[in-house]
Amino acid sequence: MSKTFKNFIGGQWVAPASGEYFENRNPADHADLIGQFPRSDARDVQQAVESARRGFAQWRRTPAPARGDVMRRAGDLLVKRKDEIADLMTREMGKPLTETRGDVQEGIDTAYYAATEGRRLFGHTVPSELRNKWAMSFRRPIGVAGIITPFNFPLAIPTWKIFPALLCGNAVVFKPAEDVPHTGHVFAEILLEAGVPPEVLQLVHGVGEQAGKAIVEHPDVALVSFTGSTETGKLVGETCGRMHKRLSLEMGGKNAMLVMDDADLDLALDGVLWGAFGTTGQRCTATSRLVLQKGIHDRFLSTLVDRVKKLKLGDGRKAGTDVGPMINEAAIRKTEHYVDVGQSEGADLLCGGRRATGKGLDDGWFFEPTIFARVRAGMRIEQEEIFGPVLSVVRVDDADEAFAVNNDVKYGLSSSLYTRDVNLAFRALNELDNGITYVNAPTIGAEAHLPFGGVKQTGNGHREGGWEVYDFYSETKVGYVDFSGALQRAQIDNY
Ligand code: UN1
Repeated sequence: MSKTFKNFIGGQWVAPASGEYFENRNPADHADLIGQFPRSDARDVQQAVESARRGFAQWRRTPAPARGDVMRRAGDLLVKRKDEIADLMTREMGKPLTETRGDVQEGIDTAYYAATEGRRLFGHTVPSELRNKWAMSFRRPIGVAGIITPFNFPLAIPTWKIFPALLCGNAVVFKPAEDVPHTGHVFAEILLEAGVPPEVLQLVHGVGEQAGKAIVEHPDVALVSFTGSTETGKLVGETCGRMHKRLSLEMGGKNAMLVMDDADLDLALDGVLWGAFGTTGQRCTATSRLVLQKGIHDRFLSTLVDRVKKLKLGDGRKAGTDVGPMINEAAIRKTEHYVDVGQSEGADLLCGGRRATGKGLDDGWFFEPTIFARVRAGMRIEQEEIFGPVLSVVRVDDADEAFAVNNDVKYGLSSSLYTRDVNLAFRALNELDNGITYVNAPTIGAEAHLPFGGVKQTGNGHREGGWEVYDFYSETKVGYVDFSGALQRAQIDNY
């Protein structure tokens, strides 16, 4: 008998109104059923939002340093349970334990950053243009925050959103991706144990079209933070625009690594293996394009193919696994589709391109690491996000052409340049149109205390992480105190 999980609404663990559940299975082994999770709908969301409004009324009055103490305790609990959470996370989403431990660590870093922010949360005090008058700005919480998160970083991404939302004094309705509800469940338990008051946090499981949609459309959800596909982000954006909601979107990427003739090639090789095939390519920051300068193109590519063929696919919970399964069948199908697209566009399939079979692989969603060469700028496999273990290699003459290839896509999350030329490195920081540019490191590697996000159709201008995320989860208010005892008219009496 598998375990049946519940929502956390109104301060209690409750069954969904529909009485319906969905299965959560291990993507490395279909026979391994992790549990049944609530298929929630608008009725559950209605209860959750009503409760969150009560929670908000109380939590907004809790001093920010005290809210920070709760985040610190959540960080401590994550430290204590790091290995256990990594294990259950790998079981439900597949990436190897080294990666899921990193995912938990990112949550820990985010918790401790939020904890200290409780004693900062700065506003400004500036001189007034009038005598005997003070002028200052400060932050206020906004209300009920709807938090909708993806499967690929099942803990880190929820922490990026929920810790700053709570620290700023908002209440949260959290819907984790339906592929990773177990991590969401454990994270909710940790928040409650850390001291988040029951009605301040609501956990609503379910699928995007039902529970997610109901959260976005609920008039009392004042702000929404969504990480996921650009297509869904567009729908979320339309609703939030129509309803005048504050919205943070984090969506697709088509991130490129540019390797110049003068680069340290061994370093670049390690970088691209990790960037392209870590998390089985299922990251918004995945390296999905490799742009090689002509002098090193052939040599680099042949060594790369040798190394990729040696990557060990398997269960992420087994020692020695380099690449885990994909998340589900739809992800495999989408990747297969893009392999067809690449071939019909005339690119050269150098390795992979199909489902992986063999011992330990037949019962999971495994796909062979795939490389396409002779990819030309503008091909669909060079322009569109695949979100799988597929790398498209483009050959260029020089840095100018490499920069142009990098920039000529609709996305703009991260980019990476391998070179020993310091001038080119700084030019890249200025000229590559991305939210993050790495020099001599792959397209992944964001740290919790710096802003994370992208330009163009990757996002809508907001950032997660770092200091900037606190702007999203709080509203700036300005206070003027005139202690002159007389009417002083700004712009009039002082000039
Ligand atoms: C994502 O790609 O979906 O290094 C998030 C990074 C990670 C987070 C990636 N810490 O970019």
